Amino acid sequence: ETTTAPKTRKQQPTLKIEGDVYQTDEWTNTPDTILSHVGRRLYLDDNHPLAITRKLIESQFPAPTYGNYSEKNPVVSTRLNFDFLGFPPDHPGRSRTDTYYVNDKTVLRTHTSAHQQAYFQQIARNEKTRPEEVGYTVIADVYRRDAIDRSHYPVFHQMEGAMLWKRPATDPLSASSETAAKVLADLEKIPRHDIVVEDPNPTIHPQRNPLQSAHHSAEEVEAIGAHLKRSLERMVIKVFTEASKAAAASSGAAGAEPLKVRWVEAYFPFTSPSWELEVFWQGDWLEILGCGVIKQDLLINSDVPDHVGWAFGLGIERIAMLLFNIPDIRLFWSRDERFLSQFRAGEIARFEPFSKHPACYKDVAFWLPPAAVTGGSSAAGGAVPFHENDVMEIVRGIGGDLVEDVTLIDEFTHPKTSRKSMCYRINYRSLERTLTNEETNEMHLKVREKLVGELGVELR
Ligand code: FA5
Ligand code: MG
Repeated sequence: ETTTAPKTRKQQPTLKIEGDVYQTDEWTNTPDTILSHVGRRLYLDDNHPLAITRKLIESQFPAPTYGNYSEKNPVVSTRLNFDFLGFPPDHPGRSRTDTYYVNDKTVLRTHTSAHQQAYFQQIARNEKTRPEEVGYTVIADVYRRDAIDRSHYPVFHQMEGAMLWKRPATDPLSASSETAAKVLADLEKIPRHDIVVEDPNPTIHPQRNPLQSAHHSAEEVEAIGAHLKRSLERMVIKVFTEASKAAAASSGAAGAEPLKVRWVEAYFPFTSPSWELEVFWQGDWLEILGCGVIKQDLLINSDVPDHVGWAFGLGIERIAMLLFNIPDIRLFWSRDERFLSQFRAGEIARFEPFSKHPACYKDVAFWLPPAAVTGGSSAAGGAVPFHENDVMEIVRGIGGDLVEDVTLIDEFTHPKTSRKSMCYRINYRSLERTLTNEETNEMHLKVREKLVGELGVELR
């Protein structure tokens, strides 16, 4: 899919990221404001809530079975981020409205799954020297063009994990009972737990959650699924027990409500069957992670054709926000001592918000260019499709961390002209100080100008 930018922005000929220089091209859409987040490595900063959360999760995936790793450089190929994982060419995740491209062949990773091949290959390489290490966790910063609100930030952190089992070298499918027995023996080593797990669906469903029947037997997949589920349930129990303890300690309340989790069928191009794990937390089901049985083609293409296994990917901020009661995702990037001084390695304590500064709402209403349409694919006559993420990116570029959220508050199509009008409300609010009227007005004026200049809209 090719989308032509309405106006050619001044584009630097190269981008320098983590010491490497990349040629830019018509795919490049990564602004300096995003690049300025590369290299913070918050997950390595021992007293930072993201690092404390990382350690807590890693403790549930210990050596020697698992190696715990991190990946510092976010620049990956489109091959590893998408193609290798089986994303079809027209998958929306590949579009320039959703992903930060460095150039045509290179992106800022949108998920830690971009490193699957490298870690599978590592397991293959270490088979003689470190045969016990058949699993891993890897944490990294990931980048997505997305909405702006208190739980979305264009940079966040994921942890991926996987575990593999070796199958008999000859005819692994007909020897799959042997593999299943090995997996079940490992399952027995994971202590049982007594929390309530809702898991109403069959492990394998021919349409919704198919077996990779060319490669796996149902018996093997049942065993791998059971091992995956118990491993992740234990991790979640550990995390939420700590969160409940911290909540009870700060409120003086007695025991919190008992933990409930549920498994939901899911789809990922690189696993089958696939699931999401949800946790019931403060009145709502919250999605914690995605996971599944690794597509065998990936293992075949990563020097471990004779292994089977599972993988998962989870969002660290989502877990850290409820562990520490952190109300706004922007806080993780704060350098304010009033934030940073509240956390200490190994301790789960409730965050005490420092004073909440006033919000300043400003609306901007505009007509889309005459032939523009919402929703993606190119309209006739070379009109530029309108995508909300482009509005978000403009606001982010100007307001940065001074914008709390952006919401569409009105949308209508003129009955006579068929032109479409949108109205967005931008909530300017600093986490650290009270914004002056002048600076808010100045930012908002720039946003208005840039919407016109870059998206070709007509202000109302
Ligand atoms: C993935 O990124 C898959 N790579 C996960 C996976 C790995 C599946 C391995 C199977 C095997 P998804 O886009 O749903 O999936 O993101 C995974 C998790 O990241 C979510 O469950 C959520 O916890 C977190 N997450 C996703 N988007 C955001 C966001 N914008 N802000 C904060 N956390 C997010
Ligand atoms: Mg998801």
